[in-house]
Amino acid sequence: DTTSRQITRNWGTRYACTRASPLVCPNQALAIELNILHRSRELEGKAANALSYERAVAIIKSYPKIIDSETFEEDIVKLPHLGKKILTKIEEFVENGHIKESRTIAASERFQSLSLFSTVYGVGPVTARNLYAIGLRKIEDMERYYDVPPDIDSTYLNVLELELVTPNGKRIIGLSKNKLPEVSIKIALAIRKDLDIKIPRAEVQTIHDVVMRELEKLQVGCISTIVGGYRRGKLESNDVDIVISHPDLKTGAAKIKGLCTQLTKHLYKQGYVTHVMHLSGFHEHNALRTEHWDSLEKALTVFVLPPKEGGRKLHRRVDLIFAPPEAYWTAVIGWSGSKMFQRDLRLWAKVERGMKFDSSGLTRRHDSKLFIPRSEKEVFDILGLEWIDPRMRNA
Ligand code: DCP
Ligand code: MG
Repeated sequence: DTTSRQITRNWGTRYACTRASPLVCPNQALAIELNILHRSRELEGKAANALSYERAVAIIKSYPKIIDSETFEEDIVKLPHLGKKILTKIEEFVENGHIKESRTIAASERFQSLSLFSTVYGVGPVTARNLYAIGLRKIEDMERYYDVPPDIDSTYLNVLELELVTPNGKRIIGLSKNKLPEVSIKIALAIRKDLDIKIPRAEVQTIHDVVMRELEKLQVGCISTIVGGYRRGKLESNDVDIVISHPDLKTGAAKIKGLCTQLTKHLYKQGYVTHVMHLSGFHEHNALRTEHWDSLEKALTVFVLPPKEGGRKLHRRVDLIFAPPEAYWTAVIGWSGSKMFQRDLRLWAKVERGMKFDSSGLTRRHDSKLFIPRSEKEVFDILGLEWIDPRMRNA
C-alpha cells in the first residue's frame, strides 16, 4: 500500500512532508540520543545548530532499517542532508551504542534544570535560562519564585473578565498585558502534577464529545476534528487539540466568528473550563508560543471532566481552534503536526511551489490567490505532495 511504499522509497528525501515517519521507528534509541543534543542546543538558544539536530532526528525517524555499520556505509553516509559532525555522532552510536556527549549533557545539572523548567507551559528557553541564572534549580524553587498556592482551586484566573483571585482572596482586576504570561506560568505550575499525567485516547474522545455537545447548544451543525498527537496515533497525549468549523462555505464564516469566546465562556459557566491561558481576539500576547502563530481564533484552556465515582478531578489542557470554513482543512493539517512536518510543509510550499501554507490558509505567493481546499487530500494535491497518513507524520 501507499504507506509501506513511502516508507521504503521516500526516507532519503529532503522534506519531512514527503517522508513517512512512524510514531516509533527502528532506530528509536539513536533518535532519543540525538534528540538530547537537539534539546540542549535549543535550550541554550543555539537555533541553527538545534535545527540541524532536529532535522537529523527527523531523518532517522523515517529510515526503515536498523542502522548498523553496514547500513551506515550503504545509506546514511550518502544522505545529502546530514552534516559531517552529525554523521560522526551517528557513527559513534553505531560503534558504542551511545553518544558520549548526549550522556554528559543528560547528566548535567544545567540541562536537567532547563529541561524541567521548560516543561512548565509558557516557559521557553529564555525564561528557563533566566531562572537558572538567578539560582533556581528545582520545580519547588520555581513554585516559590512565582508564589504558587498549594491548591489550584484557590488561584482562580478568569481571563474572560480579566481578574485574578489570589489565595488570600485578593482580587486583581485589569491585569496588564505583559503580566498575563506570568499568570499562565502560575496556573501551569499550580496544576503541574495533573498536567504530568498523560491523557489516554478514550478521555481525549470524551472531552471532544463534551465540547461538541455544548457547542451544539450555541451553534448547530459545526464540524470538528481532534488533531495534535492524538491524530498521529499517540496512545497518550499531553493536551487535547480540537479544530472546529462550520461546513457551509457561504454562511459558515459568520457563524464561526466570535464563537470561540462564546463557547469558552459557556464552558466556563458550566464548570468544564476552569482557567483560560490564552484567548485570541481578546488578548494578543505572543509569549506562549512564538513560533508560527496563525491568525485563527483559539482558546487555550484548562478543562475538567466531572470526576468518576471515587476518582478525583484532573485538570487537562484543551486547545480549541476555530477556523472559517475555507480554512478548515489547512487548520486540520497545521494542527495535526508534527512540528517538523509542518515546518517542512511551509518550506516545501514556499520553495518548491511558490505558495504560502499555514493553518489559516493556502495562497499563491505572487498574487495572493487563495485556494479553497474541500478536503485534507486536496491540500496535498494543490501542493503537489503525495498523501501522507496522519499516523505517518511523526517526523
Ligand atoms: N504546532 C506547530 N508549531 C508549534 C506548535 C504547535 O506546528 N510551534 C502544531 C503541531 C502540533 C499541534 O500544533 O502537532 C499541536 O501542538 P501540541 O503542542 O499540542 O503537540 P502535539 O499534539 O503534537 O503533542 P502533545 O500534545 O501530546 O504533546
Ligand atoms: Mg497536543
